[in-house]
Amino acid sequence: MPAMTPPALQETHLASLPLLHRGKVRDLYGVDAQRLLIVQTDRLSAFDVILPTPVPGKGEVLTALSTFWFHRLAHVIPNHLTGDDPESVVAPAERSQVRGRAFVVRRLKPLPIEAIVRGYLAGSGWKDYQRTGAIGGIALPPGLPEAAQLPAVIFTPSTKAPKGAHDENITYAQAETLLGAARAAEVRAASVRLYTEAAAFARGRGIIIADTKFEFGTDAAGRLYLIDEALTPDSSRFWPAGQYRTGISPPSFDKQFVRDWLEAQRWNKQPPAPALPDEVLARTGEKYREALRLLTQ
Ligand code: Q0Z
Repeated sequence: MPAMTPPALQETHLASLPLLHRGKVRDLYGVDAQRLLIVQTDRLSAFDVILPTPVPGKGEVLTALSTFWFHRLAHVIPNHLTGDDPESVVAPAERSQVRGRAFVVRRLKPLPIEAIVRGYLAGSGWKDYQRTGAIGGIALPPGLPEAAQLPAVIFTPSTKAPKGAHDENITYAQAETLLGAARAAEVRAASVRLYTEAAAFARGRGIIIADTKFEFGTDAAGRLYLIDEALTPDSSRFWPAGQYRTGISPPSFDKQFVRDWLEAQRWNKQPPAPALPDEVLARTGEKYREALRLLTQ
């Protein structure tokens, strides 16, 4: 008999480890003084609201994608993966909650900024550009349409806002004040290299990575690591290259069916969101698997 597909996971319940944080999509646990456990659940957020219905397979896909990128980009910068098997750090009865969907990571000191890199004009970058002609203090040529490819990749850091609030774009000078000039330069250089290499790879496989968010941490010796997740549809804007054009907001590779369905409902975009129909869930799960297949096969 072939292995069965595991059921969708909306929320972990690990009694064997202390829960440190539930994010929108991921649950964070303490393992010991040196290590953490990050579990990618099947939660999906749309319009900044966590939907009540999990997407079967999403957590496994996001885990596989981050793992793929961490290894592929390890020559640029070390990452927080320890290589320990997540199933080895939880009670036997709880192994199914982490199987194929978790990382054991080094407990590092997270830097107080989000390292955002943009190759295209989208999202808050497009909004800022329309308002000011610049993003995070970086002036751009006038007259660019929405979704335009930028003349050069730009680093537009933001501050981590308290829970519920939105991150705020900051200037590079503000990042220097928060991190120190040398660390800020190191983070910017690593971020631009990571994005540039990943975006070129993905473009050759039919996916435009319009922008992405990295997080970094330091160890006791002051060495810099890539932490958190890497270049997933949750931390990045993935567009299907075949449908790319400027002057519109291109469709999201993964969430377009969800957004289209939600937009057609009478929903005010305040929690709770309506439950998604099976058809929308199935097609969305298929999009996540398609992104993984395109990038890794
Ligand atoms: C990441 C987050 C969540 C996942 C803390 N290697 C690390 N060392 C220290 N801290 C972190 C990491 Cl990854 C860390 N986060 C964000 C929240 C699930 C990641 F709920 N917070």
